[in-house]
Amino acid sequence: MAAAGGVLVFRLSCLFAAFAAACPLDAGMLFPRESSSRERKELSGLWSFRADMSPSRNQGFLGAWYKQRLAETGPVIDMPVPASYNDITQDPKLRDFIGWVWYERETVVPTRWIADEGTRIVLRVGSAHYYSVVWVNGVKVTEHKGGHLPFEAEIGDVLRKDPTQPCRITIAVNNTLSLDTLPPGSIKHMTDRTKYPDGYFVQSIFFDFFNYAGIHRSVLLYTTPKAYVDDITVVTSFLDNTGLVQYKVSVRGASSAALSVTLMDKNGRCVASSSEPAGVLKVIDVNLWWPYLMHENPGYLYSMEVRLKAADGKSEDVYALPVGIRTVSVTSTQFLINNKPFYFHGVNKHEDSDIRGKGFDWPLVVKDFNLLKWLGANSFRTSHYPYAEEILQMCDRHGIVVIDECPGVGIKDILSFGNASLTHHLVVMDELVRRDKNHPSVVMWSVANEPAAEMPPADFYFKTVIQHTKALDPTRPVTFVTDSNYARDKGAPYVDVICVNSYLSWYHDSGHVELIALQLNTQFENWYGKYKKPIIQSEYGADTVPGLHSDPPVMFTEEYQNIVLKNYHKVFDEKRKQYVIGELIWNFADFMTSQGVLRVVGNKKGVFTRQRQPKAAAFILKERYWRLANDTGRLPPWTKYPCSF
Ligand code: GCB
Repeated sequence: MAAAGGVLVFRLSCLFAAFAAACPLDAGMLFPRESSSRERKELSGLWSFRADMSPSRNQGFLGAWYKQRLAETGPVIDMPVPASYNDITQDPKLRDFIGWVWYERETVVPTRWIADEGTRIVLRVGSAHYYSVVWVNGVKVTEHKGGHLPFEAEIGDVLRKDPTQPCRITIAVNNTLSLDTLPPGSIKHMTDRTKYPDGYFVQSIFFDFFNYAGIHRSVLLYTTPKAYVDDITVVTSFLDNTGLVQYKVSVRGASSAALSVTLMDKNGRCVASSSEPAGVLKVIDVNLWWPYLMHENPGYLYSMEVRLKAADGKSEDVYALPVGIRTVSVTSTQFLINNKPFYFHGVNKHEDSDIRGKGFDWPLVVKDFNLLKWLGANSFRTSHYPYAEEILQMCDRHGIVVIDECPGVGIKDILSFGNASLTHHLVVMDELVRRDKNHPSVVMWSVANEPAAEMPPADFYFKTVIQHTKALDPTRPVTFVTDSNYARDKGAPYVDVICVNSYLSWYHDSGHVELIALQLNTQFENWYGKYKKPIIQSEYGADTVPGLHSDPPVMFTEEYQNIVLKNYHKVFDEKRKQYVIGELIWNFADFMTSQGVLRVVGNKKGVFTRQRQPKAAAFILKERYWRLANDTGRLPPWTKYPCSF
């Protein structure tokens, strides 16, 4: 990272080489898009399902359930995909199930896909939590460790072995977390036979959201020609009014191939082109990508169309990547987008809703974006794991800025700082950066949330993860999110932005809102005094049961949430003139957690309920965010506060 006069500038040129070279994964993970050379077949809908309730949870493997239709080895139920399985039935054993569950779906693949040996057929799983093994017609095609990120397998060879068979896809998914998974967890076997029956065990987790499991994002088949565009990396910048798009295209399946790269504006007009696999496209009179409420035309996207003609001239592959041209940089007091100060006024979210759990759901996604815009929020953090690619695409289009967090949440046990954990954490960062590197909305990587960073191995661990992430992508700042315990600052020397969570007047000095100003001021002065880096208040809030009222305010009422927010806001308004560069409320909406004495049917710190209805605090936040947008952004006249919503 180049430091010039205290300014960290994320330079384009030489850094790009590192970006492309550092990722050790052996293939790209482009979002599957339809084109004239690529078809998609969605496999969302009803799948057959069985949880392996055997004491060892291993019956499915012993009985090779993947070898025949699932219904032939035992009873099955309908299970929607995508969705968590936990809340779909009335069975408490399934809600709290730990172990292997089995999904199966039969589909018919178009004859032309099979007949044409020049067609690659790829099976892609958007995400499944946590460990997955996949078979097609009884043949194992892949396995993957980790939820929240996609994985795929080429299945053409298996299907072509016997084209008369339908395509039977079996996916076994295990949600067991151990001390070296991300997030970590552990299984506790209860041995006191006076209290627990034989074989009784529970999963302990160290994070505050329900460990929803199953196939959470869509499963689909897509095709490409044999010679295909495997990956594209873009890094953008601008000089005066000329946009610069540095790109690299990786090709597979052809030793020589002709490429054409065309950048098109919103109206489909070509603004730059090239026939090289790597280079810089220059865009005269560039339309920069701007965040929502920072510009009258936010989220401007070009389309980079890559055409690949195989040497035999027979097949062509076409892939179109949306490209937003913008820069990101950090000084000791500011976060700059396109060289202009950007103030994060946003939220933390969860992928969470009634019935679906963490299952992807378009109506929910669109509703949430409408609520974000209503609120005047310009940003969110993907607490505490990567969100669906479709959500990031919405952020690109609407100009919502994203802090992209990996599932490094709940790293609390000393054994979770060992080699196996670290190695896996690095692979997860590889997969995350590979998937999300081209999204203009993603402006920062977050490598962890509130680890027990006071433990001795934490310094080496986080230094390694942060430096690895910077090597993967030198164009974006990196953070790790700490709690208000100042002893846990091990990652801080290596990050670019300090993100601090604190729950003043909640988890300590409960009820004493009069202490917030003093304690928050101390928090900021301590962090800034020591590290001289810009700070985001990455979480703050109070649990609130909608409809509970009290004046003077007491905890859990809507009035209490309001007064906590107002006290924080007064300090933010002072410090944002200095080095505080953002505030993200905990949380956008109520969400489900494990049961416990601190949680009344989930975490209630949402400013919206789980059903997305506003609590009183949503109106406080809305008024504030629109006022902030007016102060810090460049709003067109028709959006001036008070807004017309
Ligand atoms: C935190 C965690 C978040 C919790 C929140 C809370 O610090 O980062 O995952 O949900 O506090 O409400 O306790």
